[in-house]
Amino acid sequence: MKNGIALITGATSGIGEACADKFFNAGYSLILTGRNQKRLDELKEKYNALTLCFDVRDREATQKALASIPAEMSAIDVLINNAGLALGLEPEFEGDYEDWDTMLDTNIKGLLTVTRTIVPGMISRNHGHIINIGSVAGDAAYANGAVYCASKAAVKTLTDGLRIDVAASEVRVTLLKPGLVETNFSRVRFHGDNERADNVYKGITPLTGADIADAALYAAQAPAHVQIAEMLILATHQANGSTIVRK
Ligand code: NDP
Ligand code: 8X3
Repeated sequence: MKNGIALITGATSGIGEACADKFFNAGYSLILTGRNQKRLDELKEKYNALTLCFDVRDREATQKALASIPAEMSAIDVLINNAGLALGLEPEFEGDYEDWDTMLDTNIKGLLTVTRTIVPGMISRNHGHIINIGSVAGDAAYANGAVYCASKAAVKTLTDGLRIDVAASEVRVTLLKPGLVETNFSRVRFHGDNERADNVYKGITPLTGADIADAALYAAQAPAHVQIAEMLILATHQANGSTIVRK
C-alpha cells in the first residue's frame, strides 16, 4: 500500500535516516537527500528510494537537484526539512566565523531554498505537509550555543510564517523541536572529537532518531483536518535546552 511520497533532507544520518525508515515502513515512497553519496547509495538500495546528492547551502545545486525529480515522484506529499547542524560550543564573542556561516546557511537559508522550491507544487495541488526540524534550542538560548540557538529560533519563526501563508490551503505545517537526540550531531558539532561528543549523552538516556521519526509520522498521519502545529520532545530528565539532570 502506497501512502504517498516523502522527501527527507539530511537522510544520510540520525533523525533524517530514522524518518526514512519510519516512513518507508508506513508505505511511503522516498526521496532522500544529503551530501554523502556512499550513504545515499546504501539508502537507495535499502528503501528503493530516489536519492539526490547536494549541499542545501548551494542554492543553484539544490534547485537543479529538486527539478530533476521525475514526474512520477514529483507530487510530494510530505517534506521533512531536517538537514542541519551545530558547529562549535563557545561564547558568542569567541565564535568561529566559518562555523557561524555554515550553521546559518544550512539551517536557515538551506531550509528556505528547499521550502521555496517544493511548496509551490503543494499549493497548486492543494495538498501537502511540511515538517520542519527545529529544536528545543530555538526556544531559548543556552550557554555557548547562541548562534545555533538563533538558527533554530529562526526555523520556528519561518515555520510559523509558512503556516500563516498556506492557511487558506489544505497544506499543513509542523514544527518538531527535539531535545537531546543521540545521532552524529555532537560528533559534527565538536568537529570529530568523539570523546567530547559521547560526554553529551552520559548519565541520561537520550532520545533516538526513531523517537523523533515517530512524532513526524504521527503528524503526517493525523486526519486531514488536524494540523499538529508544534511538538517539543525532550528526554526524560531534560527540562529545557540547559536543564539536564544526569545520574
Ligand atoms: P546528524 O549529523 O546525524 O544528521 C544531519 C544530517 O544533515 C545528515 O544527513 C547530513 O547529511 C545533513 N546535512 C548537514 N549539512 C548539510 C548540508 N549542507 N547539505 C545537505 N545536507 C546536510 O544530526 P541529526 O540527525 O541529529 O540532525 C538532524 C536535524 O535535527 C538537524 O537540523 C539538527 O539541528 C536537528 N536537531 C538535532 C538534535 C539532536 O540532539 N541530535 C536535537 C534537535 C534538533 P550529509 O552529511 O550527507 O550532508
Ligand atoms: C539539538 C539539541 O540541546 O543540543 O538541537 O541544542 S541541543
